[in-house]
Amino acid sequence: MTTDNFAAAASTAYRSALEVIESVEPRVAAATRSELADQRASLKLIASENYASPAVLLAMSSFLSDKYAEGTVGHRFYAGCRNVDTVESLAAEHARELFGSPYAYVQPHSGIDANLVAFWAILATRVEAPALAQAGANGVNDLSEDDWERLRARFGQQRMLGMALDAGGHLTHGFRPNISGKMFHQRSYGTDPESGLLDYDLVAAAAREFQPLILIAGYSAYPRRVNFAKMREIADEVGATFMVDMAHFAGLVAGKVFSGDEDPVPHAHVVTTTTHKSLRGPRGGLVLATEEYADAVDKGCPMVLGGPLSHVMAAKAVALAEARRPEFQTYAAEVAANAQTLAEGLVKRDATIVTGGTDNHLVLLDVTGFGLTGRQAETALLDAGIVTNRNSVPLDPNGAWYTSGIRLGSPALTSRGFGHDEFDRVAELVVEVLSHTTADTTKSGSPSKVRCTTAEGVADRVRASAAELLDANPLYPGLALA
Ligand code: DSN
Repeated sequence: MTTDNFAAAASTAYRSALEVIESVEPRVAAATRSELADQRASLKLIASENYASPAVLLAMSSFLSDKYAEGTVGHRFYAGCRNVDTVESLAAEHARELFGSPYAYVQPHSGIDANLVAFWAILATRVEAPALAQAGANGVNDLSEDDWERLRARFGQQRMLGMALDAGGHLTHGFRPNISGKMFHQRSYGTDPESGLLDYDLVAAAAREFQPLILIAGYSAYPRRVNFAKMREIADEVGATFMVDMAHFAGLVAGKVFSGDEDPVPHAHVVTTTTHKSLRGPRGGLVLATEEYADAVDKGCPMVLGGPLSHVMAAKAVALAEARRPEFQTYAAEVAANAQTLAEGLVKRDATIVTGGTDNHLVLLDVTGFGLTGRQAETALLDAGIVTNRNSVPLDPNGAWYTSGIRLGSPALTSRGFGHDEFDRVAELVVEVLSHTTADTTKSGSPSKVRCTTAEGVADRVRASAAELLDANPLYPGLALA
C-alpha cells in the first residue's frame, strides 16, 4: 500500500501523535493502539470496510478541523475559508475527473447524509422550484401562507421506489422505519424469488403502477451488477428522477471494473456514495449530479448538513487522487476477482450463496444450511478471528435482527494483499467454523437464535491458520505504535 520510506514517516507521525494524546487521555491512545492490533489480527470480511492509506488517515488529523466553513466554495457564511476552499475544490475536482461527472459535492459526512442531500435536491428541483414559479415567488419566504401550506403538502405526497431491504437494498431507500420511508410514500422492488436476481420487468411494472418521483438503484447486500442504462429507461418512461446510491461499489466504478451500462454516472441524474468502502478513503460521503440538480445539491450545507468537516474533505481529496492512479484500477479488478474466488470457494465446499455467485465485491452466504442464524454465524466466526456481519437474505424468515445470512466482502483483505489462494483458504476457514458450530437450545427446548457452540479446538485452529495468512500480508507494514 505504501513505500517503506513512507511507512517509516507515517510510523513516526502516528507514534508522536499517540504520545501527545496519551498525555491528555491515555485511554484514548490505548484504544487506538488496540484497534490497530485488532485489525491486524483479524480477517476483515465486512463488505463495507477497508483500510485507508496512511496519507488519507494523516490528512484527517489536521488544523482544518478547527475551521467553520458553512456554505460552499466561494460562498461561505464565515470569513477566512481560503484553505478550506482549496481542499474542497481539490476533492470536488478529483471526484469529477475520476467519475466523469459534471458536478461533485464533497461535503456529506456520511452516506446517509449524502442521500438526504440528494433527496432534498430532487425535491427542491422537481417540487419546490415549479411551485415557486407558479406563485411568482423567488424563494419560500415570498410565498403566501396558503402557497406555503400547499407546497408542504406537495412535499409530503412524493413517492420513492427503491430496492427492498431484504433483497439487498439500503435503509435509506425507503425502508419504512427510516426517515426516507416517512418522508416519501414508498414502495420497493425485490429480486426474482428463484434466482435472487434483479428482474427489470418487475421494476418497470412497479414503476408504471406507482409513478415515483424518485427511482433509486444501488444496494448494500446484492452480489450482482446492475444495468443502470435499463434502470434509467424505466425512470424516463415514468418521469422519475433516477438516483443511484453506489456507496458499496464506488471503488469498482472508480477502478473501471463497472463501465458502460454498469457505470451509474452517465445514466443517473444524481449519484451518491460513501468514500470509505471500496473507494478506500476517509469516512464520509459525496454526491455527483447533472447540471440540472447541481445548484440544489450545492446548498446541501446549511440546508441539510451541518458545517463541513474540512479535515475530512482534505482526506477525500487525497483518497480520490489515489483512486485516479492506474494502480487503483488493478486493485479494483482484484477486488472483483477475489470476491469470485471467495464465492467459488464457498460453493465448492457445499455452502449456499444468494444468486449462486457474485460479480461485484460481496458474497451473501445463506447460513440456514448450517442450521444457524446469521447472528450465530457472525458470533462463531468472530470467535475464530473472522469479522463479518449478519445480513438478511431475500424474504428472510429470521428478519433483519437475527437474519439468515452473512455478508462477506473482498475490499479490505485485497488492500492487505490477499489474492486467489488466500481467498480460497478464507472460504475454507469460514466453512470450517460454520460446519462445526451448532445452535444451542433455549430453556423451552427450541433452538436458540443467538447462542451457539463451536466444537472444541476449531476456533483456535482457524485463528492460527488466519494468523499465518495475516502475517504473510501485514497491515501497514513498518507502522510500529508501541
Ligand atoms: N453500514 C453500511 C454497510 O455496511 O453496508 C451501509 O450503511
